[in-house]
Amino acid sequence: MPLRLVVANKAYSSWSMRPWLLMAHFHIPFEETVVNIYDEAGRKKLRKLSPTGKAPVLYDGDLRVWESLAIIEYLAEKHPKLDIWPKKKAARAHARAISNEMHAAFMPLRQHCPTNFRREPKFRELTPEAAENVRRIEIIWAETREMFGSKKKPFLFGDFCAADAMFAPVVNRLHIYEAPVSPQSRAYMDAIMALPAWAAWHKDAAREKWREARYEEM
Ligand SMILES: N[C@@H](CCC(=O)N[C@@H](CS)C(=O)NCC(=O)O)C(=O)O
Repeated sequence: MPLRLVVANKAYSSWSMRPWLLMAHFHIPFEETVVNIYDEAGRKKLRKLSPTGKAPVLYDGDLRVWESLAIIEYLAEKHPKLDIWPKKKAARAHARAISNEMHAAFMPLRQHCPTNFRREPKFRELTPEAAENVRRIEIIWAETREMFGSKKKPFLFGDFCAADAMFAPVVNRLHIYEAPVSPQSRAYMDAIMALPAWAAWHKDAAREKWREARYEEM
């Protein structure tokens, strides 16, 4: 039985994108269920599929895994031959630390600059708190690449891994609100945005028929 990943609106759901992007990038076969969380029928459906009523949630037969990072950990255990996390212990520990930080922090940036895969880039002044989040994110990217990256490969640990998937929606936020970032951060963002898996998600988001006014008007 193939894996099934339940995701919310591809235009707006940053949490859904993370495991989806990872699975698409690593060619892990899966089927998807996409739910419109801005509609009562969609939320009702999601409450049946997910114990928290939130997406993403992964089904492997009868086994259900929710929370984006737990899904990624499950996939890494299920596919030990894929380098979902970096191979070396120190790099792997660092990758998990920054992924957890991404999962737990950066609320001002999330609130001020919502993910939107249909928005054309347009400048938005950052609040001081959101700007501080961007500063920290740029430090994470720069330090990680300095410590564990490769001059020949563009991702945080050289090759694309779970930590890059965790930061991918932030790339969308920084891009569409034209946040001022260093040339090094921009090069990293361009590498993420050049991934075929990114293009596939973006294409689906563009085709999605659901529109949520609060994001479309911004
Ligand atoms: N901590 C969760 C966050 C999941 C989450 O907030 N998902 C949003 C979509 S991006 C959702 O399903 N919201 C539906 C709702 O709150 O009704 C994770 O990492 O998976």
